[in-house]
Order: sequence, then C-alpha cells, then structure tokens
Amino acid sequence: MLRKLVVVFSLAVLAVAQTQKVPPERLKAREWFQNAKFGMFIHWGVYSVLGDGEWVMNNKKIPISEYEKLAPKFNPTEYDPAQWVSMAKNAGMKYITITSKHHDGFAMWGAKQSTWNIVDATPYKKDALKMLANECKKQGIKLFFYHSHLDWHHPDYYPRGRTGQSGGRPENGDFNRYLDYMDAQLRELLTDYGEIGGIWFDGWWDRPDAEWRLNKTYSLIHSLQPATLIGNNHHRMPFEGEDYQMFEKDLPGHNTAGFNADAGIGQLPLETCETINRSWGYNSTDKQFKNTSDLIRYLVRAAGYNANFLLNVGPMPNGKIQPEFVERLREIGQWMQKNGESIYGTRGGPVTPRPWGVTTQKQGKVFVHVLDWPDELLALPKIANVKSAKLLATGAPVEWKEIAGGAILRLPQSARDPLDTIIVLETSR
Ligand code: FHN
Repeated sequence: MLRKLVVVFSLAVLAVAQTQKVPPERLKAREWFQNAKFGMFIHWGVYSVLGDGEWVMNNKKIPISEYEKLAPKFNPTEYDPAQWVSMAKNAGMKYITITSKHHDGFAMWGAKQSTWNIVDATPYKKDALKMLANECKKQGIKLFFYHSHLDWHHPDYYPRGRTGQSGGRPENGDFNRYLDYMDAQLRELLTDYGEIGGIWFDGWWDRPDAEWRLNKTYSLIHSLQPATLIGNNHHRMPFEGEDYQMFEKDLPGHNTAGFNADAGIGQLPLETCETINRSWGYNSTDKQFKNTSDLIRYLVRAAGYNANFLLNVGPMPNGKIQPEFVERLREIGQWMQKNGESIYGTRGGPVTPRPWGVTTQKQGKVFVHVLDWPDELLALPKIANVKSAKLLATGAPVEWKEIAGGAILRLPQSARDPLDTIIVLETSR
C-alpha cells in the first residue's frame, strides 16, 4: 500500500514538473487540441502512383534506383488544396495532419537539403505543402505535419532498422548526419510554412535502441514555434518534451491492432487514428470501406475515451480524393452539424466507456451516447446533480429515475437512434 502511494505521489510530482516547464502558449494549444476533437489525416506521396499503399517500396522490395522513377510520374495536376480544406471543414474536422515525409523519405515540399522532393524531382514542380499551408490559413484550419523519423532513402539512415533493407544502400552511413538532415528539414517546415499546429512523428519504432537525439529535435521545434505540439507514434508512454499521445487503429488502452502492447495511457491529450478502408496511402484495390455509421461511432467512442479522432484519406496520384472517401466525409459532416455539441469541447464523461456506449461532458452537461441499447432500460452509475434528461436531437424529455447507487434511463424504441442516441443530462455544478 505504502509503495503504491509512493508511486502515485511520484507520478503526480512528475506530472506537475512536466506541466510547469510547458509555456502558456503550448498549454493553450494543448487545450485547443483537446477541444478540436476531429482531424483529417492525409497520407500522400510518390507511392500513390503505384496505388498500393505507402509501404510499397518496402513490401515489394523496390530498390531506390527503381523507386526514384516514380517521381517523374507524379504529376498531381488536379490537386486543389482549397477543395481539400473545405472538404475537411465540411466534415467537421478542425485540423489537418499531412505527410511532409513518409518512410520513403520523399519530401512533399521544396526541401533544400536534397532533390528528393516534389519541386525538384517531379514534373509538377509545385510545393504542395506551401499551397496547403496557405489554404489552411485562409480557411482557418490548423495544419500539422506527419514526419517520418525512419527513412528508406537516405544513405545516412544507418545502421538500418527493422525495415527498408532492400533499397540497395551502402553498408555505411553517419546516423548523426542523418539527424542533422532531418532537423534541417524540420527547421524549414517550421520557418517557412506559417503557424504549424503540430509535428506527428512516426518510425521511431524502426530503431527503438538508437540515439535519436529527441531532446535536440524537440527543443529545435519548440524554439522555432513554442505553441507547436509534438506527438510521436512510438507506441510507448509519452517521452519528455511531447505534448500529446497517439494510438494507432485503437482506442486508448486497447490493443486490437497490435501496436499498443507497451502503451499505457498518460496524462497528455490523446488522439487515435484510423483509415476509411484498410490503407493509409492510396490503394486502388482496397475496397473494404467502413461505413459512415461505423466511422461516426468510432469518433463518438474516441470522445468518450477523452481522445481526438484523426481520420485518414490517401489521395490519388492526380491529387483527387476518391469518391468513397468524399461521400463518407460529407455524411460525417452532416451528423456533426446536428450533434457536434456533444463532441466538440468535451472531455471523457463521468461514466467510463461501457459496452453500450460512452459519456462525454462539458460545462454543466453530460452527454450519454447510447450506441447499443442493452434493453428497454439503461442503468447508469451515480452521476452527481442531474437536473434534467433530454434527447439532444429533439429536446424531448427522457425518463430518468434515480435509484440507490445510480439511475435508470428509459426510452421507447421509437425514440432511439440506432447510430447514437444522445441524451443530455443537465447538471447543477
Ligand atoms: O508505418 C506507418 C504507416 O505507414 C502509417 O503512417 C501509420 C499511421 O499511423 N503509422 C505507421 C506505423 O505505425
């Protein structure tokens, strides 16, 4: 017992110490992030030309000399960032996280450190990220960059890690020089692209024992833009200097996809990401689209777990987003227009997630999201000071009866929404 108390106390001290070091503008940004709740993930790069996902180089063992031939074929003349941004906004998304560089090392902006980038290596020649950054600013949506630590293309990414072994790179290289290169890229992205909401790192897991100089990289980012949030998809508890914790293809605390064996849930803002079909980067044969209801229910569950939902699209090589994605985003947006009050600005509610659904809460309101009615009646544990219970959709009162240790909700079948019946409990605080 004493040991447990000491551990709890030390964790509390650590949490306070970490918060104390965080400047006010970043604390504000973290709060903004938690309120935003819903973002668009974009995986886009030269791999889209092959329509076989963003791992195609590794999975098909394509040597660098061959893979580089994709760049001259990448000419997204139909890329319209204004359309992308308004699509995200109409879906109810408040930020966009786009791949500045994925594991293939290809830079989607006019990077000065190498010609392996969209401006120098493709017939398109335009800086896709600059165009998107300008549009995000214009339409008032925050922009985050996904940046891969792991690099299958750079010769100095050496010793190599678990992946990217078939590129045909020399058996030598200077890892620190690679990190300098990556820091220089980040410096550029945080200097020339306006206000950046966050950097979403990925690929650390390729070399978990390497000296990644994270402190140096994180300090660089925060010195250039103190309010930029840092997240790292290392599938572990957050490291020092990070601002949010992400979960891939799983709700916090779950591990159905196999990424989160070592990830507990920390104190920082949370985010979970998911695909619409089964691919991140464009995949022309993947037709296993989740339906809109399931995507909305995932968003609702994420909110109940106190987490944001980052929903992915993988644009086509011509710059268009495929119609199956567009349709689902539009439908999610329609739902958010009506029910967003129970998602935006909320935190996980007083009742922890249950098999029947989740709760969210904000200023004097608890939203009970019943995703699967267990029965005619729904029993809830005690929620303090409930004044009234109403349907969010119509404002109609809902039968609410307090009993010893909790309360009972009753709602006739006809008043339920099979997607999500949202009951608003007004509480006096
Ligand atoms: O390897 C990547 C994958 O391509 C994709 O970017 C996802 C997104 O969460 N993360 C990786 C694996 O953890």
